[in-house]
Amino acid sequence: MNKAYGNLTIIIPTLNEQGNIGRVIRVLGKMYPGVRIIVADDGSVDNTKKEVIAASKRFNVQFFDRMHMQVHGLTASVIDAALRVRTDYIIVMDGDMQHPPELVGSMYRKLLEYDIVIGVRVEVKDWGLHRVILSKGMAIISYVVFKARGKPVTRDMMSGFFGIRSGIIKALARRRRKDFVMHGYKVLLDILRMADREVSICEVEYSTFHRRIYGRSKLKLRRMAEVLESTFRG
Ligand SMILES: Nc1nc2c(ncn2[C@@H]2O[C@H](COP(=O)(O)OP(=O)(O)O)[C@@H](O)[C@H]2O)c(=O)[nH]1
Ligand SMILES: [Mg+2]
Repeated sequence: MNKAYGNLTIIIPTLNEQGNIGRVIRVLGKMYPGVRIIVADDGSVDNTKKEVIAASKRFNVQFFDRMHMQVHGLTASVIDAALRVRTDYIIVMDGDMQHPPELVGSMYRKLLEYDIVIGVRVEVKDWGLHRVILSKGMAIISYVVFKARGKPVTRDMMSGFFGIRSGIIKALARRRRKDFVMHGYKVLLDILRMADREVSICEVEYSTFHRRIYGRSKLKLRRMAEVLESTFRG
């Protein structure tokens, strides 16, 4: 059997993604033979779990139920899921189809050469003005602060679509757990803040960042505070 992607685990944090997650898993599973998927769910009250269990009959997907965990949050979900990974490479992506599944293949190939591979949005469609300003503003602050502190930077500091060698994220998850903004959602910012200066980074561009098809985004103003926390902590 073709297991070209047998050394890759895709971590997908979810919260109420019943309308999207089944499709995301099917697309990834068909496109990337042998890939493993962990859906790190923070207690969805819709049919997300049902969808994942149904997909698990055909694809190698595990439902990581975090419903009863003490700390909820996208970052906590990704960090805890990473500790369960048994492959050398990890890619983190959203469960709402906003990150193009067709990019995973080239990200994986780059991951064989680099420590961290970041999906960089080069064009944002359909976003309201306030969201663009908010998002750009936060990104600039993080970029400037990281640069000044000699930390790794990328053109898309806020990216939620990235790949990383398992060893790096696991070491951080074990040794520096308390330095992550666990309830937050900018896990890449936390990683870049704590990573070695010499970490090698590769960017992969994508331009099809569509409005989510189903459900709603959880972007709220309080998330600005979380970005600042992720930028300035430690
Ligand atoms: N585990 C977990 N997943 C979350 C949480 N908040 C959002 N997500 C998931 O993270 C991904 C990105 O969330 P989304 O609301 O689309 O953020 P946006 O794309 O930045 O507006 C989606 O797959 C969500 O289902 C959370 O608190 N915990
Ligand atoms: Mg989204």
